[in-house]
Amino acid sequence: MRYDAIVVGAGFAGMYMLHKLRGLGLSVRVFETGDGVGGTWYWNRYPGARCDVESMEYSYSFDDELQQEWEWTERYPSQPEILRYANHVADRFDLRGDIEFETRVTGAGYDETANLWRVATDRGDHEAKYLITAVGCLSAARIPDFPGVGVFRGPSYHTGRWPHEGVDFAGRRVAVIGTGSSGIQAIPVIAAQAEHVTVFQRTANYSLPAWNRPMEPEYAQWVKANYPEIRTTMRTSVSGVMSTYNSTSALEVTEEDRRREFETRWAKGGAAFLGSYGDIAVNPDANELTAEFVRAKIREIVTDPRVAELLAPKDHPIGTKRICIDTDYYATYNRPNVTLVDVRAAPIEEITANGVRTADAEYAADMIVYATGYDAMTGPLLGIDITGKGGLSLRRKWEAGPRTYLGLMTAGFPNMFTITGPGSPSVLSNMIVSIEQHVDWIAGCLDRLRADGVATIDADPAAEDAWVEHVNEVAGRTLYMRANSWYLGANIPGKPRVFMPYVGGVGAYREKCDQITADGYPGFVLSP
Ligand code: NA7
Repeated sequence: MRYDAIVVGAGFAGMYMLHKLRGLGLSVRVFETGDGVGGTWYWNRYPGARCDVESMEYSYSFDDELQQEWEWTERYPSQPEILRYANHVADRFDLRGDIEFETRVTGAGYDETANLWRVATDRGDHEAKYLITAVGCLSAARIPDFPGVGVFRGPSYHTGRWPHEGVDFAGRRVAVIGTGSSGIQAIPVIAAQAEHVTVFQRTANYSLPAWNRPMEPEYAQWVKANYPEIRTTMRTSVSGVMSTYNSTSALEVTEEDRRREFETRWAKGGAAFLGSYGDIAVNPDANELTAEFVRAKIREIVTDPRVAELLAPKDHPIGTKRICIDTDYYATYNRPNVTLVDVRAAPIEEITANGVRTADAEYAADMIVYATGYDAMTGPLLGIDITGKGGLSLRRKWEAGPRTYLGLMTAGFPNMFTITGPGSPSVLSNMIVSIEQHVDWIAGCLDRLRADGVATIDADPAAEDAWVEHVNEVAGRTLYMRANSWYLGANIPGKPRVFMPYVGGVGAYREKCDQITADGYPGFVLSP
């Protein structure tokens, strides 16, 4: 079938893109691998899965009735609640009719002569003038290639591919590999049910308390009454959230003031802690003071000093790997049924029929939970065999790391847009804010091209080079380069070490994008 636009993915990005394109009167088809909407929140059904952005902020802003009618029940929304919200949106805007579920896009090639994208799915081929990828940044789930993964006798699960019927841990010995956000959220919940949990930690992570609680109706009412201003604050902020940043330096204040600020933010909970001072992300000394406060908290919470030391991160600055937000994570290690294994000292060598064998011991388990993360940002895009002008493959073009102009387009792939792609703030921000900004920008662009009779839009290679350089340069001014994070692709053996998201902040980035629209798309090549 031929459409004006094909959208890949029916998560929050794909759903809103569909809604906007329909509004322009375009014919649109969305292809989605899962059998329902929700993307990340469709797949990540592991116990304890919860958003680390507050619910009143982690929601669409494009329709006032929607934001007024939906009632969040907790400060931080759980996965089931976010999935209900995604389904509510799909129903409310009648989106399902244009979404083809259980259909995986396997390839997409640009046909220069016809100026069309030919899109292959596992259920047939289609074509469209525009190809818009809404594939998510953390959707290519990854299990490290430990020898013996297939040999294990019991069931094993990746957090990002969790069975819909759930998993019963009662009476089981569970091995959990990985202590990123997913592991940190899942471990306390699994430990409360299982007979025993053995946690395999390679890198200790900084985690801040969520202090999650039922939504206070007065707070929800206040936010709803003030949504216009609040959404503006979020859109013009650094990370797309409401919380306040303190711009002073951590080094300019007294120790007592600093302690008070840290304690206040710790007691409030959530990622706003990292906004305690303006130089935490850039000054190693300011960062170390902040990190040491968190380490002291860990030592206070965890009763066994040896375990506390293992849990206290020392090999990377705080905030340079994605900060985790938890409920009872560190306290879980005080339970008698939880063991922490340091696989930095003695790496995992293989998975055996009975469990996990490290360099110095074998740990018996009835189940294995892989909380081992994703081939982030580029993985989902490169999982599709995409070819642009002259048969250039995206995999080839991005061999040394992703190259985009504004994270929106990549030169040589005309009429193809990526939502929250590498080179845009995406994973460093409240994803819904960044998604809405990208979708609005793309929809505005397509409308304008149509009005001006433009047949193709492509990124100008020189503008792309300059943008890639700018993205690197801004990241280079921060401490982000000092951690082996998935932002840098460091979790995937052989992946080029390139800082993928744009650290410039969502407000500044939005301004750039809007200016480019106002100036008639400099940096893009438009052909009639
Ligand atoms: P993450 O944050 O990538 O965490 C994956 C974890 O798995 C992390 O602790 C890794 O250790 C660990 N890991 C990966 N490979 C191995 C091997 N080979 N051996 C031992 N341990 C390993 O993924 P999440 O799913 O937790 O979170 C992803 C994002 O979702 C999160 O940042 C939020 O944005 C939401 P490492 O740190 O690499 O040493």
